[in-house]
Amino acid sequence: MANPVTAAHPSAEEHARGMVDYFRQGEQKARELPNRGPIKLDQTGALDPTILQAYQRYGFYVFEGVIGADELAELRSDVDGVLARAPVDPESTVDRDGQPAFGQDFARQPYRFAKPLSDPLGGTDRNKGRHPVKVTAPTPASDAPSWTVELLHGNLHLMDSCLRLYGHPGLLAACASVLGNDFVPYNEVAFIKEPGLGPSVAWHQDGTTHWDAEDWDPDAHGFNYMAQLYASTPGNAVWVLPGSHKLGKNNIKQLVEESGSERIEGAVPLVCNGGDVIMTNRQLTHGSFANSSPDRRITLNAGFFARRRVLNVTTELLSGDLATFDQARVEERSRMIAIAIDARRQRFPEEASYVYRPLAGREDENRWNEDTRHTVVKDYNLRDMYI
Ligand SMILES: O=C(O)CCC(=O)C(=O)O
Repeated sequence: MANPVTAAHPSAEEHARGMVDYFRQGEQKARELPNRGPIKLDQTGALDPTILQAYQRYGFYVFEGVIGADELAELRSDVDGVLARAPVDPESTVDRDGQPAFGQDFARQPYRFAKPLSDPLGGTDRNKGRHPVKVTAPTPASDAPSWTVELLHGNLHLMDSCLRLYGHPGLLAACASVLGNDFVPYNEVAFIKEPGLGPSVAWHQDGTTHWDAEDWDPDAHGFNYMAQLYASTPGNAVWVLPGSHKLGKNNIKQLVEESGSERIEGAVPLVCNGGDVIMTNRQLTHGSFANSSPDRRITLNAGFFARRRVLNVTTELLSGDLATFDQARVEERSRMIAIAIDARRQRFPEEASYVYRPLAGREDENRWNEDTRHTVVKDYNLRDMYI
């Protein structure tokens, strides 16, 4: 394909125009793949084998219509509330109304900022250098703010609706079918891609621990659920290279060189509707372009690992610090699943709850109430696990 975006910093409109062909072709390819539809479980609660096979083959599956209208409205409203009370810039402690910004009592700052339409990661050594190639950073409009919130960290203590979604029985059952009944959590973050502002996330693969393990396999670094609160379009979506999760460490530099540009050939956008949830293998080569489109994307990520890939594993975190995930750490962090199931049961009592086997029988100590909000849920993300 020709390289229609040649300027290093095109205007947002030039950037959007230059991507039109790539976007159209990618979307067509994505919609031709047999990997989307509702969650289907058999009588034992296992994921329909056709779905499992499609996920294993392509590395992602779009679960359609997971989030109903009321729940979607609650999620959108909670995210809007948290964004409305963000500090006005990374150094500030007040929001746009001059009031104390939200979230200052959390141990870990909930907001991550970026320059509008920038590429903060590509070609840098950040995140252990796993984003080797810089992607185009269009010039934002002259009235764009200096900073945009690109990420929220710790969805489950920031927003009750996110905790309830985390306890979704169909999503947890599908997770168990891929990673085993004793699956464990990773982290929960929200990617914010405002139109004309959202920065890119340069091409990368997510895991950094098990690539050279003798028993490495396509699920070695788990997957992320990506719950979409609005339509995910070619312009704002995460793009993935289908099947790349099975090939070990991909040579992203070479893929870009061979494609003649950052528009990697064969990649497809994770297009879907608001309310859909995509299971996305973390080993896929994936990334998102600067959002020069007119459409907002808000994605709630919730990641999971197979227990054996985490328990008693020592690894270097993206920060460079070393961590070991012993039994106590794994168990305490996994309580978030049990508490989320109870939070969901209280909001949707007519739904059959998922039973999380590792904590079965311990429901009473994992109730969702004002006590556990403070003793377990608040600052739970200090115990996030990473491989
Ligand atoms: O949502 C995005 O734009 C990027 C997501 C991503 O790279 C990830 O979840 O690892």
